Amino acid sequence: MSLRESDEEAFALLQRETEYRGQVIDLVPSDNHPSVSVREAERYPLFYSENDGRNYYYPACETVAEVEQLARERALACFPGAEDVNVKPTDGTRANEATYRALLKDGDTILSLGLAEGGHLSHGLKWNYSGQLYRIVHYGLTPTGLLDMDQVRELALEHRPQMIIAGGSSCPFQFDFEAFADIAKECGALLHSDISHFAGLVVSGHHPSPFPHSDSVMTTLQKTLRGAKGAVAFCRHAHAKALNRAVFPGVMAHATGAQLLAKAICFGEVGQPSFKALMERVVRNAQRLAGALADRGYALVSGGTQTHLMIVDVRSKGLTGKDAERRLQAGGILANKQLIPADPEKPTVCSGIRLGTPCSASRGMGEPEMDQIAGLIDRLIGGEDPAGVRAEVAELADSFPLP
Ligand code: DSN
Repeated sequence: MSLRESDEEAFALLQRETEYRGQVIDLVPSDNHPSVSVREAERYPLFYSENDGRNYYYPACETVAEVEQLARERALACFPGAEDVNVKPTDGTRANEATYRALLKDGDTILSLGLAEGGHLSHGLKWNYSGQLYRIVHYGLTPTGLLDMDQVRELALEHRPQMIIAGGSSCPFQFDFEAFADIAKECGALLHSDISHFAGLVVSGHHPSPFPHSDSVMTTLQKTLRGAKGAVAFCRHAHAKALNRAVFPGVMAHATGAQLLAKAICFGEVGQPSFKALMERVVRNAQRLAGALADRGYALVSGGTQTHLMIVDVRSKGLTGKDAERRLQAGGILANKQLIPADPEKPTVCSGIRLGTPCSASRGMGEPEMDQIAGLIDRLIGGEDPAGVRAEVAELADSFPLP
């Protein structure tokens, strides 16, 4: 019996969301549209396993074990210089947690990028486990919105952290992992790199690689890598045993076979030449969109973008990030409110919005569409009646069907 026949209520919600996603233009940088093969993988009846890589705690795990090994081999092949990987984590926050537990003791010091400057909740927010178990020191940005490596070094030498985290969730700038590794070495810290957002750009050569400079690296799969929801945690051979134990049974019980299969398929696709072309489009589109917004008088944190995303300070348009997010959504464009450096607003209000190009590039949109989208954004933020703009957005979205 199909879902439509067996559960009308659930089917209606699924139908509504699928139709909605087809009619809007999603510029949330952490979103993406996975390929049909990745989505299909999650439907297969592969059961779950509890294992530490050697011991399996359920019967009939042979196929799931092969799937997991395939995902591991493909993940390592995508990132030259990577030594070992655990492909079980269900999400990035969990993968970071396992890495910290493997490499740190409670009370150790972590030096990471501040949240308003582009860091992530799991890099030390006081309401997250990371901010509660570890002593957190944050580095920030220069007045021009780029990473302040002098400050990273000064803070590292002053606080002598056990771990430095390079990476973040809202970074229009790039990370020089070699420079981070030099500082980590100088102060005796481990270097952990969180490349969740720009992992796809690392694979395609549009962003420096954290390998072999990092002691551990984490990425989620559902962002630029265009996989299904999930994460993987890389580490040096020397840390593999501790990391595997920290993942299972440390922070997770089972790993689902279907999710592992989706990860293997994702890394298989990422290894194809067509993925590089897709990342080229993501980056070129981001630069074009940033340029088109700057031409319309918008102030961009970091002055533009070197990645797949940009942060627009909307105060010059007399709006908060929350207002701008709402106006855009009313017109069918999705972008999330975002803190900007030294933001005077609360995280629920914000002074900026964050825009990225992975979803639109996966739908096949290119630079001409970015010019068009910049115009639509400007009209919505400028206060034009969203109904008219919404029709234009739907027409554009309709020309680029969801994969
Ligand atoms: N939710 C992700 C993002 O939007 O960047 C991070 O967890």
